[in-house]
Amino acid sequence: MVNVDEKLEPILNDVLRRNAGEHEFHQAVREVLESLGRVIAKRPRYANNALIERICEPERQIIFRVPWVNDRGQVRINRGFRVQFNSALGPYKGGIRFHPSVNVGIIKFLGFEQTFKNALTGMPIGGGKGGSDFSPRDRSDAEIMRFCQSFMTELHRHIGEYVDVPAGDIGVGGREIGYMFGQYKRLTNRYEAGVLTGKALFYGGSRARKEATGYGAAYFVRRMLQTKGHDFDGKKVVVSGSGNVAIYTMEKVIEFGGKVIACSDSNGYVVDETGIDFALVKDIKEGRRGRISEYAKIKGGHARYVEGGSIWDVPCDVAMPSATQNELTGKDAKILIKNGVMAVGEGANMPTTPEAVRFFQEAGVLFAPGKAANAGGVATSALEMQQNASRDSWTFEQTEARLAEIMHNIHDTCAATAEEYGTPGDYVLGANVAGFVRVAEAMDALGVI
Ligand code: NDP
Ligand code: 2IT
Repeated sequence: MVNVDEKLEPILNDVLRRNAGEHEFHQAVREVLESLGRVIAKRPRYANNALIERICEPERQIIFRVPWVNDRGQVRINRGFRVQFNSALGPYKGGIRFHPSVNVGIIKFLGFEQTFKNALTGMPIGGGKGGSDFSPRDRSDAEIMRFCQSFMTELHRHIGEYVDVPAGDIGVGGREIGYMFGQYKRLTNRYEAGVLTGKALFYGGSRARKEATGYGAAYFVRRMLQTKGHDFDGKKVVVSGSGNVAIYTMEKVIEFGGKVIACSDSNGYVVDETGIDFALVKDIKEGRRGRISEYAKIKGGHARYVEGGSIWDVPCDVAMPSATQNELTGKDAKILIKNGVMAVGEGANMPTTPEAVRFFQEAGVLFAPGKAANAGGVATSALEMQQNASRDSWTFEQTEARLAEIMHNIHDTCAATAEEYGTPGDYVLGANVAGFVRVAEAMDALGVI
């Protein structure tokens, strides 16, 4: 098992003590610090000037009340967050999550991961994340609009195209971005298109942004498979979740010749051995905001729905967890390995527990960490900012070509870094170290701030 270098142990202990109870944040920091021992052994100056301590401390954390009125006229209160983690490389950049499980520790883990992910893209963006413990499930369109307006009424003071640029995440898609952009525009009296990304095409969005995270994950995993002489061709693939990331992962994997046989939501999973009909999933989820159980009802016969349970019980060659953090446990990993999985690519942020990652790596399973494999979404957000800044609009093909190039670069950078540090094929180390070095170099150049 990897341990944190003794020089870094006091830093980790401080993070644990000063952020008590924030388990997901502890997990994310520990994983990065486990990779950094070798960096400071090779380049000791990275341990100077409390650089690593500073990287683990968000630059700014904003927590605010979000009052709103439901359709029955009752006043409801939620908590809003924006954690502006690191702006050494550019304005803070990262999504907004609406889910009842959201708390400051979850937003901090996401903001911390985002900092290194954004660095890996090579684009000029810092790291941040936000959200609320609001549950959008079963809320009317009017309630969603009122909530988004109230959320933005506070958030607008803290963001801007040169300051902090939010986007979507769990529970926040094109509809919510539209309501938030409308409120920002009204409050500031500015048509500042570059303040949010993930906008619809007709008011400043980028082609391929909606598809980008899933497509990017498929590009990354295909390149990783190719290093071992494989491809998606004919491979059985299981994709968890059925939201934005999962849907477009399925589409691209199918286009690459893979056979997606299962997907899920928080209630259960569907298995379709003839191959998941991704257009139907898209219609159920994007079109009707329905449940994945409807898939089996509509398809009948060859599709089956399993309420509860673990989607990782379904035997596959490639697993792409694309729902939420810690959804793939050590127990799941053992089953996947027993069933012959050859590659795992994280579409979600930190969906694989540390124990499961260790099992995969020990078993020689190719493992692509989220901060590398799912970076296509934020990279295309940066392309959206670029288009907004130049008042331009690119074609789908042009945008997807840039995305593919960025994903291949991230893959190759992670692989080369792992090789340089003596652990070829360790994409976790490669991503952590390559992302860290870029942020650290910029922080060092900017002085103690
Ligand atoms: P969506 O809200 O579109 O979809 C989330 C999916 O995951 C749904 O199927 C949802 O099921 C399921 N899910 C969410 N929470 C849980 C839970 N606690 N337990 C089980 N299932 C759950 O979100 P996205 O697709 O945008 O995000 C998925 C993951 O990808 C997240 O980890 C996110 O941080 C990450 N990500 C997203 C990017 C983006 O551009 N959107 C970019 C990079 C990473 P249900 O509908 O039942 O809740
Ligand atoms: O986790 C992520 O990278 C996102 N939710 C996308 C962030 C963005 O700014 O596009």
